[in-house]
Amino acid sequence: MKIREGELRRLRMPLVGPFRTSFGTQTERDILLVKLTGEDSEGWGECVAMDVPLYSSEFVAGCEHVIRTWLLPLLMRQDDVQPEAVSELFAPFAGNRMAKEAVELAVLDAELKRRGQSLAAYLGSVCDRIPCGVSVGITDTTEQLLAQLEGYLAQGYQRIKLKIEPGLDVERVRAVREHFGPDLRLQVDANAAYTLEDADHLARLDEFGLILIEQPIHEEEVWAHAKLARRLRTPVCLDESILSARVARECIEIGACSIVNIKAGRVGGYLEAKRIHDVCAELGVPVWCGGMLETGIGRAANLALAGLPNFTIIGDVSASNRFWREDITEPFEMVDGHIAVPTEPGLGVTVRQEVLDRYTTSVERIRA
Ligand code: NPG
Repeated sequence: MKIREGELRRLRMPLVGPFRTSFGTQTERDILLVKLTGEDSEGWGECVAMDVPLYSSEFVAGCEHVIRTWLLPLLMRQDDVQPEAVSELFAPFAGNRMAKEAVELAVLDAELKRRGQSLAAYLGSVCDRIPCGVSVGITDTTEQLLAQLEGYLAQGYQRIKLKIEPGLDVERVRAVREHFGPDLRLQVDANAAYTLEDADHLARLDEFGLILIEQPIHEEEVWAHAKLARRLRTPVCLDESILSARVARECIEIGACSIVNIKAGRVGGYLEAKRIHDVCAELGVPVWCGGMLETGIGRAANLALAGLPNFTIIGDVSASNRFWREDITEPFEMVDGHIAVPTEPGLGVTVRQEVLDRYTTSVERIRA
């Protein structure tokens, strides 16, 4: 496929409610979309970077710059672009994985539409629907937290992830366990808010039968995670630390984690995400699909990925209305605690231009 035009579009979309993590509170989402147009096909990609570099070093304006200045011009110089070659083409540029992922996804969408194949089938999905989990932000009070969980469980969510931070951890988890009982599938996400010094404190979570604790320590401290994992009964899962299949293998081999969160944006694309899935399967480590407050574009891709066979832990795969009053594609709805995996070619979603335009803050077109 020859790419004729690239479009970079920024959106500002309000969240249905504030989302608080250990690095701040979000009330809206600044989103970057990439649209690629070839001779007979077009494709969409979504960049998951946040507006401020708190989760990782990437941020949305930086990704836009990288895509505009280096990735798209290089892509447009190719006579034939195939999704399988994109990561190699971009390899000379260090890091910038979220920027690369957005472009690769647009190539995948456009090319798979030409091939008449869904992303799910292409990646090797074995499911037609995905069980839903929801990530719940930190609340001001325990009562608010319990009320939110009541609401999500009533909707049908099958697994709860609680964001925790020092001071709002053990007692919150205890309250949730006491209120909802031992059968609730529950896990916690620390977003790197602790250090190895907190090992004894974090071991107090062991009594609550959590599925996992996610990224307790700074992303660069993988050996500290290995030491922590030896002191906890709760399985340690890594998110921010896992940047590639190579890193995933090393982290597992040194015992830094026994479960892996896969987010395509964090690792540079859906093909690298699949490679991580495969490495983990080979090493007997289960994976689950993370989320980054995606619109229907990224959500469609995550559903396709989450259908791979080693996604045996329920992920942050939630319905569109978890974050959006109105989605820019047809909304993903949860039925009996599951969302259907799109089956149409490519991402299998249609972008609603009128909704898109309403949330758009800038559009830039780059021609070959
Ligand atoms: O369901 O899309 C979702 C959100 C899942 O909690 C979620 N994402 O660290 O995994 C994370 C977290 C996140 C939130 C990351 C905000 C970055 C910013």
